[in-house]
Amino acid sequence: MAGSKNEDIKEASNYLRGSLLDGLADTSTGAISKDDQQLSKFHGIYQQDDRDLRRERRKAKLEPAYSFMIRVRVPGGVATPGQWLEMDRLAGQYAGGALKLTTRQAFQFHGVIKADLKETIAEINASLLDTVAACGDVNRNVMCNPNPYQSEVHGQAQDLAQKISDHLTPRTGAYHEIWLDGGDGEKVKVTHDPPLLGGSFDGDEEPIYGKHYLPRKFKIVVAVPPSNDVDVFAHDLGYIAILDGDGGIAGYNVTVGGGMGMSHGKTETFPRLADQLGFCTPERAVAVAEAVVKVQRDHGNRENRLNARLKYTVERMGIEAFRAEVEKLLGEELGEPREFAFDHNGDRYGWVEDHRGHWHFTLFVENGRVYDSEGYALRTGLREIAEVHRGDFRLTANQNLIIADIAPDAKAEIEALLERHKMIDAGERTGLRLNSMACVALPTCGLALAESQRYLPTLIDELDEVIEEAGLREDAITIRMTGCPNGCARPYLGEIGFVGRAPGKYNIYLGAGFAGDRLSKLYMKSAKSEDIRGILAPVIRDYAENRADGERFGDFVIRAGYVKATEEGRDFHADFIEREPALAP
Ligand code: SRM
Ligand code: SF4
Repeated sequence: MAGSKNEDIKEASNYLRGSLLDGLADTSTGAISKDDQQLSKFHGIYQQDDRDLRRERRKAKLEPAYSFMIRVRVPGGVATPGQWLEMDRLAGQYAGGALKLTTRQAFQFHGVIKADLKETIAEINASLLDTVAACGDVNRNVMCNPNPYQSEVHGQAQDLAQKISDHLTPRTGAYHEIWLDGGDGEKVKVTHDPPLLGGSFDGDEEPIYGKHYLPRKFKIVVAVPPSNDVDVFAHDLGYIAILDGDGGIAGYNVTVGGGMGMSHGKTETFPRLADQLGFCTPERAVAVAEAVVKVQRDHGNRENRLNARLKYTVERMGIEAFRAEVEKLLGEELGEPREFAFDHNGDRYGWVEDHRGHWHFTLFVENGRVYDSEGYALRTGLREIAEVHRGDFRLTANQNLIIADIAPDAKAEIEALLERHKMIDAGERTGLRLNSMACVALPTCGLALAESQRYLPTLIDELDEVIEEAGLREDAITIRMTGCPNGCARPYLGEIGFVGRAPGKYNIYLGAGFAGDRLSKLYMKSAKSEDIRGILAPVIRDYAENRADGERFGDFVIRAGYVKATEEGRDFHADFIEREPALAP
């Protein structure tokens, strides 16, 4: 098949098997072959090396300190206390004592060595979670608004996320053969309810994907207004629940073509917010997902991976032609999108009671990092909670955690544990920090150009001084950082966004919508870390003094002329005004 190298690797892989089994058995290196590194992603596994140790290892003539990142799918971010305890145990045993909650409601382990890979994956599966399709050119973890207290319909939205996940999970036996010795473990669940549209494709092994799978990664989300905490417009495919006013969901507005990734200096790559495709009933929602995936399968760019995401397919085809293709596969027309309103894309912290009188506690987890540090035993505290908790845990798309569904008679016990481990202190943090998010970046991410999760907390310490002086302590302002332009913490949807260009240098973006409904715009190119406070201080002070009643920071910077509004993804790079940093104290 003509296409990028990855297309050849997929074709030759015999449905994702490649030479992974041989590679795992080879004890002469901590790595696997280059082609298998691409295939292992479909199994939820990334080969990495500790970048902090690269120079030292090179000098000592040792191979890089190879290890693997494992991503665990958690549809809708819902995990049982038993699963939490198992993830906690695996983090302690194989991943240096740290568990990562990702921006897409999944768990990640870092630093797992090759010799431990198989056992770790088998143990994850034994907890009835899995890693298949957590990465790779397939549909990944399906996200869902995780706030059960917000409305009675949450269960229905979660049910849809689970159904889509089951429907689109790859069916290849490779995962089972390689990681679960082909038979003893629980099989990964792939169900088709409703049945597949219009027969099979390319044989039956992968009736939805075929042997080339998708041109690129694919991400799906279900959102329940008024909360856009899942950033629906950043996804390839999104469902916005439209309530029927009677405790049910009338259907979903379907959105397509969102995505964040771009490359510095390549203006043909850009973040893009999804368009509304139409409206579907709950009964047709899974079929719509299959149809959209198949249109991308057949029309996505397989020559150039920088242009292969669905957002570029939609740009190229136009939304009307795209819709016509989807409707052809569905055998019916989609309805017109209905009214809805989002009011934020962050999390709401602390205790909330739901319509059944059950309690939910949203806990701030800085950059999703669950580990014990001096003075803050977060991992231990959460383990102790999981040991007594009878509800569930919900990972949020902002890297936080909801201890959910606590019966009234269990609240005091959970509250006491939260207090004992100093987890109830949201009031001590500014609105800026509570709305912050950073991607992993160094030392594990091979694509990082600059620090992110290891740096943002100290940068916020500096900015917090300005925030406190300006009287903005309680004001929610979204601030997001990534170590490169790929956009893993959705920085172009933060009211303040930092994107790494080189060690200690960041592009600063301003002007995104507080509800995740408008992209930001470049304000300052390659700002040095030590200058960032001085660059942003005047803007923050101006906001404190001159904002209109209720005006959000992202809206203010546009009205005040700091940046132009970005109306369309394709205009993301337009209207940048080059300026020298005018540093304020
Ligand atoms: Fe991401 C690649 C981490 C969410 C866009 N992302 C990576 C890799 C795997 C680096 C690599 O390819 O070698 C990073 C691993 C770092 C590490 O050491 O853990 C990585 N991405 C993450 C996570 C862990 C960030 C976090 O701190 O939470 C998130 C895991 C999500 C999950 O559970 O599945 C994560 N990545 C995202 C998001 C946010 C989202 O989906 O809402 C995006 C932007 C949305 C989008 O997809 O457009 C995102 N990641 C990318 C891209 C750019 C894709 C593109 O279209 O250009 C890459 C690079 C690539 O695919 O070539 C990437
Ligand atoms: Fe790595 Fe870049 Fe993603 Fe950050 S945004 S995790 S640096 S790929």
